[in-house]
Amino acid sequence: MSEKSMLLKINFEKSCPSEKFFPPDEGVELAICGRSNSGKSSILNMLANQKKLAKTSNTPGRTQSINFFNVNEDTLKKLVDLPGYGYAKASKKMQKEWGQQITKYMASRKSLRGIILIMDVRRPLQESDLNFIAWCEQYNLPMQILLNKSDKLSKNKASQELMKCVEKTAHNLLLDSPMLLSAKTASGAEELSKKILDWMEII
Ligand SMILES: Nc1nc2c(ncn2[C@@H]2O[C@H](COP(=O)(O)OP(=O)(O)OP(=O)(O)O)[C@@H](O)[C@H]2O)c(=O)[nH]1
Ligand SMILES: [Mg+2]
Repeated sequence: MSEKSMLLKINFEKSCPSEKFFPPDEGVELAICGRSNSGKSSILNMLANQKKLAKTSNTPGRTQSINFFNVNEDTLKKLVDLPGYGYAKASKKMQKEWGQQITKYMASRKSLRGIILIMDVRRPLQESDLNFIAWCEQYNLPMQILLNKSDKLSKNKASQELMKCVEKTAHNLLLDSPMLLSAKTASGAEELSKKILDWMEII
């Protein structure tokens, strides 16, 4: 398969500024989480091989609503693009709103079965990531960590970062072994799409 072909058929379903707009809570959902600017929306676009499925930006804080996408035309299988956390310039009010919005989603959503946590391979496991991981533990959800933007480092350096991240997270039984990814080159994308489909089948 060529690296840039479509890996998953992904259709935009709904953009929700608050929980009253959420689609029915049924089926299986995986949420894409991570610091602002880590590449969450870009990864959705890459998986679908579409440029503008999810809005991306150089300016952190681009995604401000909770956005639902259907996978492979199955309305019971969803990927959810969440607004990023840890945006240094966000006002206290914005950070509080983020917390409330995400808490409402994570705490109430029965169909949420797993977290895909995106980090920039050049800055993995920042304090806000560690806080997020610790906070997620209460929901007992499995988590897949992806070190994105691997194209920004040499192969060697990226592998070193991966090994360090694997070692630092190995004690956490809810975390699957971290993987490298580049939303730009689609390197690692097949493994990710396989993981998403496996998760959607099994859980
Ligand atoms: N080089 C490179 N750039 C990337 C990659 N993934 C994302 N980017 C760039 O990083 C910036 C942020 O990407 P987004 O996908 O908007 O990030 P996000 O995590 O959705 O950000 P928020 O919506 O603000 O939380 C954009 O300029 C992307 O083009 C990657 O794998 N490699
Ligand atoms: Mg985004």
